[in-house]
Amino acid sequence: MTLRVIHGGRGSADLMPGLLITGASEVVTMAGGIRRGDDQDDPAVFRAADVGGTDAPDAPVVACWEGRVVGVGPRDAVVASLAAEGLPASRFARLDADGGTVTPGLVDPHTHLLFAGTREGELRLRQRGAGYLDILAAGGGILSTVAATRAATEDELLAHGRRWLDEMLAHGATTVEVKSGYGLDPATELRLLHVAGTLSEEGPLDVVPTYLGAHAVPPEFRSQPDAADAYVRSIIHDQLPLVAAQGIARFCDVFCEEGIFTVAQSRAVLEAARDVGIEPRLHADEIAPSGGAELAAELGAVSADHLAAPSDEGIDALALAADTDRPVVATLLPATTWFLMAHHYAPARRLIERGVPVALATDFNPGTSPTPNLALVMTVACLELGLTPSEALAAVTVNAAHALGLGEEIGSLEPDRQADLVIWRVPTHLQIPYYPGANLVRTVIKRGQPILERG
Ligand code: IZC
Ligand code: ZN
Repeated sequence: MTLRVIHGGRGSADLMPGLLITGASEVVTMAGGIRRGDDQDDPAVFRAADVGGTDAPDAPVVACWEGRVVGVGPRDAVVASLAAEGLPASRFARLDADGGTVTPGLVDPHTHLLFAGTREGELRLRQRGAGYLDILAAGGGILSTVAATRAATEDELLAHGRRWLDEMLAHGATTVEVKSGYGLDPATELRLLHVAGTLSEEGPLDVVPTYLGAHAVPPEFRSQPDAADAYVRSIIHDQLPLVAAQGIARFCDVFCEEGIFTVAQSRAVLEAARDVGIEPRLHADEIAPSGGAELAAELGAVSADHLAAPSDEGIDALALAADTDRPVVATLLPATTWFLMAHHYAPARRLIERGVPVALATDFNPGTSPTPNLALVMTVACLELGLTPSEALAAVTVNAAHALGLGEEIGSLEPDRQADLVIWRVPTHLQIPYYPGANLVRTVIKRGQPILERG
């Protein structure tokens, strides 16, 4: 089997402006907006079997033009509508999905993509009973990655970023959020955000950059009695203004957790970020109930992430926010709980029952979740969070797009959305999480052009 990643696939002049995908057993559109409650289980799918098979006149197709979706649905109706809009059939390349499943490109809304070094030793420590926070307090964990990352050059970080973005793409991701947070000093935090920006410009994936200066208290502050407060002041005065002035972060994140940053410290950082035009999202209640979910709701954050140990009040606060126009998306990271060998998985069913939109992400990082595979995360979500396969797919497409404030642009297949999609080598999306760890991706399309093909 060969796998070809096509870099620079942002449309050269000799490429056709149109693409028509036929031959799909299923086209999963996720059309209709953010998924909450019972809707999380509705993938808005067209099935060839319902209309006479993949060759029938009403078989589902997807049409793309100049990087955007222009038609989804029964073939003859879509082709007629293209003609009516003046889009000539001769300018559409044809792609046969060969009985596979077409879905929106996957969106990974929480990764720590950029780091140097590895931490496989922590797995052995955990097997012997060490906790995540014990390892950090002993100078390991995030701090060991910070030391390696500070020593890495921009070129080394770029090469690392390209390698792992390719892995994510190979598993069906077309947009990836990328956090800084392994610099914890102005120069390295800026370097990480610059690298994220360069990777996005290079393509083919889109990278959404998040500034996470408040990931841990760096070593040079740790000898002070008020170390965390002093570092928070430094973030607000020495880092945030530079990040804002350079316009290199879309979001600001904080690791709000007992023993890391308190609610008050997290609020101070996120309000200061909002004051300079950078929107909040946060690591909330990963290890213990820490007030993170409550803070996300109070601030109207676009997303509250982890939620493996939220308080009842935190869930109530998210449920209240879910009733508004701007719900806080609960971005759950079950591969992390799994890899930490912890047993307190996020209360996903409760969140869905309370109307909170649920997204899923890899949390790709060198310590607690070194997987680039969102389909595997879907499997863990089905097995450990009780999500249905359709709920899990909504969580890595439409809801993940909303967790990045991009729900009007990506995450679903409907007219005017960016034409990012995946063709899977299975006849129904219900099989995407059914083969744990298998790579079922056949073709990835970004902005209407194939960027990965498996032969
Ligand atoms: O490097 O341990 N939880 N941040 C918050 C992480 C995990 C990444 C790490
Ligand atoms: Zn994280």
